[in-house]
Amino acid sequence: ARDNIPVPRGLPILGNILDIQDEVPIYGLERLFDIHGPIVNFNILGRQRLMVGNVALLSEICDEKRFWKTPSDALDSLRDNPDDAAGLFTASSENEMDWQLAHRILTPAFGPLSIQQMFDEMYDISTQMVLKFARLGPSYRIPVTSDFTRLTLDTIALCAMDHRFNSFYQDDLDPFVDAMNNTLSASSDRLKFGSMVRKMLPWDKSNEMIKKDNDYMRKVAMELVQIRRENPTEKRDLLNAMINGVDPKTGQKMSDKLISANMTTFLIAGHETTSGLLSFAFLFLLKNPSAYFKAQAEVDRVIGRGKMEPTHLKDLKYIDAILRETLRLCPTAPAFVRSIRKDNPNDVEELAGGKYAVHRDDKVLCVITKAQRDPAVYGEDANEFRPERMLDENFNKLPQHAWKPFGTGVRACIGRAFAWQEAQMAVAMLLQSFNFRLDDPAYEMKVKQTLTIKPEGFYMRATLREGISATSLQRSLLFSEGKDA
Ligand code: FDE
Repeated sequence: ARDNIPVPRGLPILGNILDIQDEVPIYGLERLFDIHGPIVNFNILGRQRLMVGNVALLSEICDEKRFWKTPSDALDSLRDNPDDAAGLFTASSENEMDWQLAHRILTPAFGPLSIQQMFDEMYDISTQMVLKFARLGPSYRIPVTSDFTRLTLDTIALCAMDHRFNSFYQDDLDPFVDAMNNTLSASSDRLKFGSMVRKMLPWDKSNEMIKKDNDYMRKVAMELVQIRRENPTEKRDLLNAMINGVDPKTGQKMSDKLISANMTTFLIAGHETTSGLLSFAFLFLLKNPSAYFKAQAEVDRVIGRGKMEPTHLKDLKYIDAILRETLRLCPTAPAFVRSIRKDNPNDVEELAGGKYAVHRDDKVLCVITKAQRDPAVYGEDANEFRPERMLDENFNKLPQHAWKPFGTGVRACIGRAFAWQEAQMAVAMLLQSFNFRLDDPAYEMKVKQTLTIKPEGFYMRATLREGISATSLQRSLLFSEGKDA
């Protein structure tokens, strides 16, 4: 094999496509690591891909001086027309003007100060969820990922663009979510054998459908911009940053095309991943009673029975550890792709002290579902859910690139602080008011992968905790003691 990198045997032309025909393609990749070691060269329809799956190699690939982010094939296909403006997420490189302009204008809108100011809006949406569970009671079979998707979609839309999808008042998810899910699964299906064959058929409509869905998402985005232009506010949110923001470096503003590309970027990136995070977190809690108990005890100690306040967030240390450990085992964005930087003069970069080599046009898939279970860093119990290893004192001692669920470098997740606050609040508010149990005690984690991963078929039940009724809960959530009473 070239440069000592194992090449798993595949079919002529099709390459290793059968290796990733699992319902969860990432499992197929993980199996290749188990067979061939921490770096593998695989081939899909003639396209060579490298992939790395341990912390030592991942750390080298994360070196910003040598490598940078390059979009995956799946991300590429989200950009149906290469002439379209690029959203932050799908922009091909940090050199691209679209990326630089939007990055400079939008970063402050997701800074710590702006996130703090979103507390009340996040609280508004979380309260809708809590009251829904309280009023429907224990006979409601909570469809975990759908209800968390309601939460996260409504939260990003309200906080970032002052729009209410009102998903908790509807049985069906918003048509925007359907359109988005269609494009997301179409882009990950591209690697499935069946869909490749289907696409060759003359009557195949999948491209037309993707275009229709993209047009619909763009239309919704532009409507929100229009509404804001007609009703200006002083809010320091994403929408105002996009419409009025001026790039400090070039003095330019964002074009309508760029705005709409980024609105869909934020709605997509801002809710799928966080909804998956919350769903996996609850599944892990229900499977690990001692962690559940400690988390609930922390909520009782820090918040008690009253209204949650922004000052509580920094004291939810065990919940932080739970969220970190959840994203270690189930990083909802399971991989990212990097390649040699354009401004790197070397056409070949050696890894592991010369043992392996990456070439100029190689795309390297960083499979963090695998790297984050590296026994060399996490020990023999790396596959187990153990939040204690993620408490600050341990977390801060991890090697720099051992935990990468938010990506790395300048292209790392801009929404990290946003997603964190949202997830902390949801977990705390739910544990504060309810006892949860699995709907089916025999349920075992089943993963569904589109661009992100989520548990599939996961339902739970919520019973109000002792001394709380749906009516008293409404009072304690909506009125703080002494102030509004
Ligand atoms: C981004 C991101 C990333 C990177 C990717 C690559 O590299 O390719 C990752 C990994 C992520 N992200 C992850 C995540 C997780 C979670 C939970 C989240 N994420 C969340 C969120 C929210 C929001 C709003 C967001 N997110 C957003 C975003 C954006 C815009 C981006 C792009 C950036 C640039 O590129 O600049 C991202 N995110 Fe995230």
